[in-house]
Amino acid sequence: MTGSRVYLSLGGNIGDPRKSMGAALRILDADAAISISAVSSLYRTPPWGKTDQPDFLNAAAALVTTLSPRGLLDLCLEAERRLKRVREERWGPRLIDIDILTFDDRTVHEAGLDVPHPRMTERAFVLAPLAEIAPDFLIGGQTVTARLQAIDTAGIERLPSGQDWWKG
Ligand code: A4P
Ligand code: MG
Repeated sequence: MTGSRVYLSLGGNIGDPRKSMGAALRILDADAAISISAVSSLYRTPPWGKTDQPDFLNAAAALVTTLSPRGLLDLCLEAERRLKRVREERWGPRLIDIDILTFDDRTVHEAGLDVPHPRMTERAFVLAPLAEIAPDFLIGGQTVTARLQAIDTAGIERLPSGQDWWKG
């Protein structure tokens, strides 16, 4: 498929996040306008932001899409809804969260859509999985690997899931 190259971040810390994230990726890949091209291993990560909650599982994915950024966001939100995500407190526990990290080299600032994701470079739970599938990808002139080396990765554990865990 030719289209825009997108990186996504996925995470969850209640229920069975591996199952929810896998289902979300399969929902997206089943759409005619989306082709998933790479998925990282699963990572166990300490909660960031609001720390008195369970550890998260996180992963990153690369996809190609003919959709617009807004069209892709709508599909991601629809997949979250189908997986019955409950939106409650900010940074609080969640069944499944899908963030669009980058969309080609575009910058988008619209209502409810900011790309690149404004907090991605501070977050090891985003950059560690992303570095596995896109180590040399440049974000603001620096590689993902270099950005990951500049932040605290304490407690982050790559699980021996391999990269096919989402295929169900
Ligand atoms: N939105 C805007 N830009 C985007 C984008 N690029 N991708 C809007 C996706 N959505 C985007 O999302 C609320 C709205 O953000 C969406 O409806 C969409 O219109 P949200 O996920 O409920 O936002 P939030 O949780 O209030 O804030 P934020 O900063 O997006 O939280 P995150 O990034 O989702 O973080 N710790 C670990 N270890 N692992 C985690 O995965 N996740 C969070 C939540 C906190 N701590 C964590 C983890
Ligand atoms: Mg989010």
